[in-house]
Amino acid sequence: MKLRTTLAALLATAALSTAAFAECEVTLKSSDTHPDGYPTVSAVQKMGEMVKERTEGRICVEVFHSAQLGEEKDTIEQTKFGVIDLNRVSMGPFNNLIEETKVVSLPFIFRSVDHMHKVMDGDIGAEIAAAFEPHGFVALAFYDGGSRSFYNSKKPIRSIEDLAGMKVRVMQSDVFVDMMSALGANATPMPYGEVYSAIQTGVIDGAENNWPSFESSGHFEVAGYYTLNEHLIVPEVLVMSKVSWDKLSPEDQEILRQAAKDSMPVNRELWAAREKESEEKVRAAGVEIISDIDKTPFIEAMVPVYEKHANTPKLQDLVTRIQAVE
Ligand code: GTR
Repeated sequence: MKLRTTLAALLATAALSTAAFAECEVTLKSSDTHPDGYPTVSAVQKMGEMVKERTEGRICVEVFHSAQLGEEKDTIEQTKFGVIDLNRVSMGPFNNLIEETKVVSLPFIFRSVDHMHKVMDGDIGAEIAAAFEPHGFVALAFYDGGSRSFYNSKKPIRSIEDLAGMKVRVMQSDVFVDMMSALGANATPMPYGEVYSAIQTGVIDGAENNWPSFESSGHFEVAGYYTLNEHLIVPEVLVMSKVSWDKLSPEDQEILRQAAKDSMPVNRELWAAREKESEEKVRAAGVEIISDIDKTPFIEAMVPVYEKHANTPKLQDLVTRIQAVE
């Protein structure tokens, strides 16, 4: 019965969605792992509205939220081949593909979200965006992903020693696997959508993420300890498939570029508000928050991760230049 109701609801949504895009000459499919209402989803929807308006209804963007098109790593492949046109993802799952993205995914590379904004809004951000092109992607916008911290179902983590031997899920990137090893934990790379049940069934002890993801994924329901050690500030990116991009006229490409750029302040504002709301919800649920953390040992433990992943003069230079941005 439940299945039939769900199917009926799905079919009704599909029919509505087809009707909504029937007038558009081109409908660009956009993927996001997050649910409707999440700041990245809303930002891309907003971008779509701007594109539709500026092309007088010729080009539309349909956002498939909640991982309807698949988990990030798989959707990235589909985007490369033009099966998916647009994709909003973390830099993390790009790390094994585009080496420049590793630098902006290194633990503690950014001193603060402000520092990250300054870097990504400037020449270095443009350089990172350009690095996507030879791999079949056009990076159109960088979005906020706050700072990521550890959570788990077992005990409060107050120091690196507490992480010893813990099984912690990370995004599918070697940078994060090595980060966990350097902290003495066992990294378990796994798609985002599998984390809830993996914690619930004890396959892993915990994971790491920002306030909005910790809350919207429901992970806080199964992981009662959240340590605000803020080891990662990983920018998020909206990419377009080069295959889909090349089908557009230069004028339409410019409209898309500008609309994506204009969606960035929208995202930042929504992000700031959502971080607060999510924090309130998680605190109200009774999650134990550990905030008196000395970050220095965590930072010091990352030396081998930098040595291994920023391992060419080009990447080392990028690290130095990012660190030099005031
Ligand atoms: C979120 C991020 C997603 C995804 C997820 C994860 O913070 O917005 O794009 O990377 O984390 O941990 O897989």
